[in-house]
Amino acid sequence: MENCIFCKIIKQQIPAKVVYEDENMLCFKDINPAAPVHLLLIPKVHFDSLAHAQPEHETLLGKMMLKVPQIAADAGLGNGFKTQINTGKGGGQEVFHLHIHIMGKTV
Ligand code: DGP
Repeated sequence: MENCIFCKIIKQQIPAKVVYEDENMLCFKDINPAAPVHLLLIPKVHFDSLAHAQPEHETLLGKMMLKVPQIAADAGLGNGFKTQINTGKGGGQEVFHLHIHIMGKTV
């Protein structure tokens, strides 16, 4: 998507502090952290939100969810973490490219 800030991060058109990447997803530090560790995990394919997910995204979403604990542990959150997916304006979503917030503090 041309004007999507997260698509620009995927294309390395704007910088981000990337902590994990594979062929399906990218994880980077939130620019405005709400916790000592605050990461955003995004799919490389663009869709606006969880409410826009299609049946073809089922495997991708499963892979992302299964990757979260590994990314969290690698970030020092092995003791536990919070995940959050804001969906739609009413759900507090500001960037309309699906993302999973991963938040916590290291012990
Ligand atoms: P949400 O409200 O769920 O749409 O959260 C969007 C998050 O994205 C918010 O916590 C701040 C973060 N964010 C917005 N723009 C950028 C950016 O350019 N770089 C990074 N790393 N994070 C961003």
